[in-house]
Amino acid sequence: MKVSIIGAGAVGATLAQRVLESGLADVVLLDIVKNMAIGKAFDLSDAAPLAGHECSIAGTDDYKEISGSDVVVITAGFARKPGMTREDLIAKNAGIVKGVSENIKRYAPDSIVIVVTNPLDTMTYLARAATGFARQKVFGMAGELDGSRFIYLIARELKVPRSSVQTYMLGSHGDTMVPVLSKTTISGRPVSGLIPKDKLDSIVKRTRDRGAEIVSLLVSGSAYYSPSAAAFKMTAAILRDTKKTMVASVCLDGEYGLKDVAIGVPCKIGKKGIEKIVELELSEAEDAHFRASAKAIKSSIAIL
Ligand code: A3D
Repeated sequence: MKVSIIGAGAVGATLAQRVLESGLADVVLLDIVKNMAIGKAFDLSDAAPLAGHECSIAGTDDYKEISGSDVVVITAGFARKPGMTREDLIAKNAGIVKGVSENIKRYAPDSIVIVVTNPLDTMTYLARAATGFARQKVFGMAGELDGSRFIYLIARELKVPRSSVQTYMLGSHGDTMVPVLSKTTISGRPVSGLIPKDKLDSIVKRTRDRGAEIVSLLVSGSAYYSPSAAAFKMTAAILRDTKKTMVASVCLDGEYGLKDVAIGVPCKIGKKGIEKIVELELSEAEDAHFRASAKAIKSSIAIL
């Protein structure tokens, strides 16, 4: 198996480490800054005997090396600085993602593409258009990360195992993300009966703002351990053909009554990419929130 990661920065290099150390696949790490990608690949290779895997990694700036990839993950682009929204990145990152996508189309036409670059839903829409791939083969990572943040905070509040919390975080990877509280449960019990409303509202807010909270603490750069963990989970679902349901940003074509937008929805992910889009029954308020989120993403796409 072969995974190519475009962008050898914080998210890309940490994802490379996760892929290698799990023994999942060989990795090509490509960055516009060639020597940096080579240096990180050397460092990760030197760790292989210690980490106990036999996978290989190459650093490069040459797209020919991504040919034959099963999965390509796009992490190239600028991250937020304190005070910036993800939308502020459109102008800089659209050109990068378009160029990267055209190279994927040329050199890895049979790959499945996972987008990580922000603003996530808009960049996913752009990558699908620029590759011309089927929508099942190009999708974005965000909802799994936002869901993980939410689960962590709920489990901490209730002092329960994280594995007992189930949730879906739909919509955009931004201010209009949609926590599906009607389907958020702890060992099968609805969260609304376990956490008072004002506390739950503050956990939702903290989840929504968690990326900005981390950006302001890091001063330089944005979160990468949890984003790379979520991108790894999706990559593994493809390569191991798990068909697990996870939230991915995907271009809708009538599902949820929407078209022409990439937005976070639950999907079954397997070796063909998005193998099924799951249409959840949402409460009236959640449905209205989801539609508002789609509207916000569409306005962002219109800027492209
Ligand atoms: P960073 O550590 O700056 O790495 C980005 C890398 O991309 C750098 O090494 C650049 O040299 C490289 N790069 C820039 N332009 C190109 C190009 N044209 N071709 C190849 N490589 C290029 O950032 P990061 O790794 O922290 O974040 C990367 C992107 O992911 C940013 O847009 C973040 O906002 C985004 N991100 C998204 C999430 C989500 O949950 C969706 C989470 C974390 C980061």
